[in-house]
Amino acid sequence: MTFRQTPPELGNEFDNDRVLRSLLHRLLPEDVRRAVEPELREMGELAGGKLYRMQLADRLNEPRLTHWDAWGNRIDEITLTPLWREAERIAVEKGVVATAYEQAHGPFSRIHQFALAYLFTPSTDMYSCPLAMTDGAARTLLDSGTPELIERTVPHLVSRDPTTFWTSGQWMTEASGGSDVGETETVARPDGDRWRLYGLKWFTSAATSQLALALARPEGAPPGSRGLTLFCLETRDEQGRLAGIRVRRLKDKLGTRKLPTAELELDGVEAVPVGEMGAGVRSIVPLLSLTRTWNAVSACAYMGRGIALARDYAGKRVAFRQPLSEHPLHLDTLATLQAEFEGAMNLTFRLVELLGKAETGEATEEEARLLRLLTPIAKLLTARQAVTVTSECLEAHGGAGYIEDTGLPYLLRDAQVLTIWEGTTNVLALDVLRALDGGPADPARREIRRCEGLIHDPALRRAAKAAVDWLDAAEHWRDWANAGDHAELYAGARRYALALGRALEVALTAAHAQWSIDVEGDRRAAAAATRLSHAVPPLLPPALPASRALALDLPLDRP
Ligand code: MFK
Repeated sequence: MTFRQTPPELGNEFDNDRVLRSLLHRLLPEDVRRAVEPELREMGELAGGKLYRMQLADRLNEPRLTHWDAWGNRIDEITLTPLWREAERIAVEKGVVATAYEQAHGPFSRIHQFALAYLFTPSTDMYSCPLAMTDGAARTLLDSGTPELIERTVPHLVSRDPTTFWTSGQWMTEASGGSDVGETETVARPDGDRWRLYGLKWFTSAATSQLALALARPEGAPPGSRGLTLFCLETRDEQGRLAGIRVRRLKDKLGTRKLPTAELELDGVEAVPVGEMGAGVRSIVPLLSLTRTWNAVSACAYMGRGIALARDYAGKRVAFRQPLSEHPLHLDTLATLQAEFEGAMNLTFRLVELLGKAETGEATEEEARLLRLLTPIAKLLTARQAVTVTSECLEAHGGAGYIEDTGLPYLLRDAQVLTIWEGTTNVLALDVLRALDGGPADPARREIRRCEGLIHDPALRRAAKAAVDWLDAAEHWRDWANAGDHAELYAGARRYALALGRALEVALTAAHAQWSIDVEGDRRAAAAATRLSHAVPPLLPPALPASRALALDLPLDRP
């Protein structure tokens, strides 16, 4: 007998996504929802159909770097994969960046845009990376108050015409400092009324961009991050040749292999300062905040894709004489993944909702503070969830999940980058402390109280109570850690940030679930909230002994 398995399949990924549709139902006014649904359905069709088929067919293609042409000219040309070329066209024409700037639906435009991005992302081999940086660059340039620069660049970044569209890079990371950008060695030298940059950017994602925002130290500026300035540069001259830039090599990465990540030598590329001289880190914050939001949306998208495939497969794969979908243990596993996904979606779309309000001047001061706090929390928590959930989704396919030509392993490999780029978990945990400026997590407490106030179902009230208990435990720990010399506060920052994030996820999911029961007559979100409320976050008790000895495996003197 021939052994055969039936592969998992996708359908219209908008129609199939109950969680996204339910969130949009609650978050968007009826007329806006009716206006955007056809576009989302079209993107859902592409994501589950043409793009997904292309992605499977494109599996072995990777970007290529050619240093020299046949005639001895140094060209450093990067050839992209077929899917990436098609993804760019679709993203531009469907306005995956532009929607946020056209603001056809006012504060709801960000929800519209990120719903498109969420559907687009998992079938396009992380083409969301250049889109995220382009979006962040548009926001940063618009916020910079430099009219000439804005006029020259932003229309390209938010274009819906593939022939005029530009992507932007975000050139921060250097060999000397990835997280610690204060160690940046790239220098900016004045040349008449211009500046030229010299240095080596060690990780530049999507290195085919026409524009880049780069940090550099003007000659004579002080060391550390306070000596850095943000610069904007165009990568090519009028003839389309790289100007003052050499591509040293493409990185050989664990995942995101379709993404041409390069080491770039800057050798006199012309650049224009953006924002205040010496305030480079502050000037690039709008970009970081947006790419971190894209990161959370992408984390949700990867989780959603993994679960969609695992769920479909569970109905097809027979083991022990029954489909997997009849095995209680398998169902329990899938239910836990779904609960994680719903928590991540509720947290992320709350962030997106607040971002849309802030950008249109409709956020209150309290909402602006919550937005500042949710950005690092959502980035760090959803990225970690994405790694766990995609790993489980591979396992839910058994051995097939480990086989390259099923097209499944990329989910886990790509998800792993989400915890690293745009700030690692620990860097973002420290950013949570920065956002709270040494004070209590009041924006989180107010948000959890707001959610509690919306809930009357007894089971959901119990879930919300768990959120309050976790928040109290986190705050109790912070009070204790703050009373010391702050070493404990820094050591426990990751646990603290994760606890706040889990509390927010449970509270937001429970509040949405109440709405879903009342309006949609659907108790599935409630089941997710309840399950999530049993996933106690890793808030360990104060004064954990001997971290240093344990971490470095050093001998301990006393018991
Ligand atoms: C698909 C999804 C995404 C796809 C995009 C992928 C592309 C990948 C490309 C990359 O990976 S690019 C590299 C990403 N690198 C990082 O994210 C850097 C990570 N490191 C940090 O975030 C550090 O926390 C930081 C560099 C910001 C620390 O720098 P400093 O100079 O030691 O921080 P400092 O002195 O605390 O802050 C300087 C100023 O910025 C302060 O303001 P003031 O000057 O007014 O005092 C801070 O308050 C402010 N600041 C820093 N982080 C902030 C912030 N303000 C608001 N929000 C923040 N997050």
